[in-house]
Amino acid sequence: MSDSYAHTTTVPGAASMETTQTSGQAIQDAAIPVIDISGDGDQEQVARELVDAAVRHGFVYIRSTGKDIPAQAIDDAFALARKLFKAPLEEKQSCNIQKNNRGYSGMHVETLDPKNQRIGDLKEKPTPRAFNFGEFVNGKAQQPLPPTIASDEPQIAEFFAYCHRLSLKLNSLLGIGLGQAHLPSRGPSGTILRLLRYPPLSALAAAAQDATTPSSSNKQAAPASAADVRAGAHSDYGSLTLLFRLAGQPGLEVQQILPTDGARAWAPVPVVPAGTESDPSPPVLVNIGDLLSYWTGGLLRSTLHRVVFPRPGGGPDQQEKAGEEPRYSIAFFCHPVGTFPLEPVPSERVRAFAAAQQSESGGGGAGGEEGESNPYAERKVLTADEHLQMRLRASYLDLYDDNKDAGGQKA
Ligand SMILES: O=C(O)CCC(=O)C(=O)O
Repeated sequence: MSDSYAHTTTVPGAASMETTQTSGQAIQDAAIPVIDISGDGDQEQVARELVDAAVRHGFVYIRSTGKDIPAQAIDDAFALARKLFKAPLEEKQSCNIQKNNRGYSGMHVETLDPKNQRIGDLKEKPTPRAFNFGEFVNGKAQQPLPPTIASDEPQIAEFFAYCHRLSLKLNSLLGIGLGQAHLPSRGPSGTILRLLRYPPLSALAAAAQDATTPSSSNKQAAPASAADVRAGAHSDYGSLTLLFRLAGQPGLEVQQILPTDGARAWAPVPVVPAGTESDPSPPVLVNIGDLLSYWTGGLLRSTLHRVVFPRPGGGPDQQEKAGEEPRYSIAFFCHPVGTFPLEPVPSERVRAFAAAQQSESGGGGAGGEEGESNPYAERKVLTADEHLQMRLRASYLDLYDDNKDAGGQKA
């Protein structure tokens, strides 16, 4: 066995306890391992490290230094996102999101944290911010595309394919790490490539100003401040999410449990973890989604995360200046084939975990890293499609309001 390619490191910022005081709570960077999957050596070692990261953190940085997805393809995808969001509003609205989860997500349409949010996330105001691409068939989108990016269809299809291949590779490594052969299946799935644009603080300040103007009809807008979240606390629906971010555009935070008193705290996730500064692009941040957590009886961890404005006084990756610019990110939400039954993954480790949880809780369901209950392991769904539909209904309240048709969404 060689260890020259299978590198797992913990972000040193976490170990050095670099902290920011916010509301009296000490915040440190999330301790997320970096795993290099670019080597050809002992895949079992890499697979074990990947599963350990998925069990402990639910998040892992995947460093493949351009081998799995060329840095140029990532740069081009971000350039395409800028072009798309600059397109005229009517173009994007003509592709409004549908119940198949494809298309353009308009103002206040998606509420990521339905219990705690009054209105949709800031990424939905004051202008539309998200575009979901579903699967391509023979390089062709199976949904309307805004004319501005119609000629870029081959590029989007290629990026989708890169992401899909990387997801399959990670799935396969997880399978190896769980001691279970990976059984690839083919067919339509809910997999989505999503381009995201979050408005800068200045745009929100203008919206707030508008809201306080007596003649304004925009009474719903909340006052904008750096305390606002850019995207509410949520976990992802699918099996794996690949997240691409831009250096200098921080904001992602994961919920962690403080070892000191067990309290929950939000920990920033640096875009460029230590040791990867010279890579051609930041490592891909990968997280376990609810479906895979469910599928593994809660062994793999689906972790709450959110996006905030950069914190004043944060580390070098947390410059407040970044809040003055729009923030772009790209997420690839990988889902299994829709008809696939989500019976527990036949892995000895999954079985042992489920049995341990069962005896600990007296049959009350699976627990997470710190022994707390994992709701995604307790849900009763049958197939990947049913799992997705359950989550879409909770997130797209307007779209699934049976008294409204999809074309009547706010933008
Ligand atoms: O933009 C980000 O950094 C995170 C995006 C995200 O969590 C999501 O779209 O589910």
